[in-house]
Amino acid sequence: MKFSQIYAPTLRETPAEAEVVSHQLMLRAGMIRKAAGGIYTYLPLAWRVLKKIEHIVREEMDAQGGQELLMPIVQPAEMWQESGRWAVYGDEMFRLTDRHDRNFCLGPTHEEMITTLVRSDVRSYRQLPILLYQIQNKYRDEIRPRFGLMRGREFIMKDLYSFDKDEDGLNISYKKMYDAYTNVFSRCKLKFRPVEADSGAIGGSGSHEFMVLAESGEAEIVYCTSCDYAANVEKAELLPLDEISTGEKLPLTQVHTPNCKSIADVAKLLHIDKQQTIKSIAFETDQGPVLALVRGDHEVNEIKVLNKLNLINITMASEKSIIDDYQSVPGFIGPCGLPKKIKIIADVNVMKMINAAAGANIADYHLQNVNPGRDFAADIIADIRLIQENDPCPHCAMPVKKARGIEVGQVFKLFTKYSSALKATYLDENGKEKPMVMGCYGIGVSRTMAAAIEQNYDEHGIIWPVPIAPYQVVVIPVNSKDTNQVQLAELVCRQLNLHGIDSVWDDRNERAGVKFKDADLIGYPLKITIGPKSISEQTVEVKERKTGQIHFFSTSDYLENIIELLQKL
Ligand code: 9G3
Repeated sequence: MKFSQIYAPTLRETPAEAEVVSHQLMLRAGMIRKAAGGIYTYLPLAWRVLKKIEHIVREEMDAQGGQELLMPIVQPAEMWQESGRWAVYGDEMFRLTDRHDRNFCLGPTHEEMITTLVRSDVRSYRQLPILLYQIQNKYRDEIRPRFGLMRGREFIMKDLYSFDKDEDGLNISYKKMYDAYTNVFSRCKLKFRPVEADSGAIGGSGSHEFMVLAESGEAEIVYCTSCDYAANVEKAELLPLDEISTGEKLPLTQVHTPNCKSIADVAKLLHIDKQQTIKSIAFETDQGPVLALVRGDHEVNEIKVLNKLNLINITMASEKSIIDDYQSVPGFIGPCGLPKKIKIIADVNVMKMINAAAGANIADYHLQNVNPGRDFAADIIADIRLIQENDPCPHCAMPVKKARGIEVGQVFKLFTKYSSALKATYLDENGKEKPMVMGCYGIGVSRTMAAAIEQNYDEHGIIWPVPIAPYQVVVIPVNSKDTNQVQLAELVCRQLNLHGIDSVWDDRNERAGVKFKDADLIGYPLKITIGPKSISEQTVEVKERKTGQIHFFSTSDYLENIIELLQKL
């Protein structure tokens, strides 16, 4: 392939609107262009990468018995009403009406559609298990689409759904997909980690996320330094800590703490450690006001609060709510003497504190010698704190470390959430009607492309892993006026392609520097330079994009050497 024939309009400057590296580099490398906020055209180079990722995904899904189908993007409202989710996802759903005023949405996901399909065709346990998948555009009207392909409003997802007779079957399907995902991201040559995840609003218990490790990742994960435990921080459970205070419970006293609105201020004024204070965080939820308590040196994990209380939504309480609902004062909120309607959820470690300091619900005052149980009652006591670096691993108690990642895949056990709601049942061996036991499994295909860049780039551009590179090799004649060089470049490129190595040669009438710059920007794993010595000494220079390492191969055996190099890269 000639470079001049590829529609890859590279840019010299970094577009100002691009906040993250993958977005900047895909725009600069002529891979994507914006059509609307969070909606992009994939130009030929990006489309090649996507097709390579999809190919790997298809092979791994098929290897586990997955069957590919294609469902409509446009979905009728009825099936979403039946599952109860039409009302749950407000503005995030792209909604439309047809000429008869019938309601539809652009598919944000396909649990409803697939469950409706399978329920009408599957009757007997003999037809199970079934694993169906598709690779297709999905639509979510994010409030603030950003980070290029990392959080688009239209994106490519592979979604697979498993239907089993029972939980044992689900566990087998889940394991198949977990293994398939491990293979997919390994084959893409990405550094990744499967982590325990919160299964969230979707319900059910088991879930893992596949995280591509990258500094720029939105997700925070923890992993154990000793065992193989790894989890999203949202999910990470915690062992209760040792009691930190002992001694006699002293009488409650009120202290004047002017301008002390933070835990640090209060601890300093009272000459105590942060861990002797109680941090009170006020929330507004669909079940009314909820006050969450953690030790002063800890943070609240909102997801845990949401799950422990079975909430649908949770937000920080407004100042107005703190005054009106909590009858308190922003900055001085505490658990003692609150109105009855305030639900208190306390972290397990709070309940073990003795003579703690907490807000007094009066401007410029705190309470000292607060003793949980004696001075306030918690409605719920649970593990609600956020894991921190060096906290004990919930499996082996050794210290955990933190890392950042980009979620590129997630596997969920759905159990019967959708099959019950949508009545997808089968007849078991005894002729008894039972709901199918489901799982769902997603890979963000377009996000995987972006994540690969977030993990693999330098100041000159992208550094593609070989298996997903748009082309593995670029061949550059140094002097575009030298017909010998030009002809050799074309020949080398042709030979590589004949041997299954996707290659381009840069046929443009440009200075060598321009061609080298574009090559680095686009990120081909190997660059072959054809210069004067290639003609006089019959050697080609091969440079590895990742390490900068240079090899000289004879024109007689360069092919074998390049095949070998690409395999080890
Ligand atoms: C919606 C909207 C947004 C959504 C959903 C539904 C996320 C929704 C969760 C999933 C779970 C799995 C199949 C593949 C694996 C992941 N955002 N989720 O259900 F209506 Cl607007 O999509 N789906």
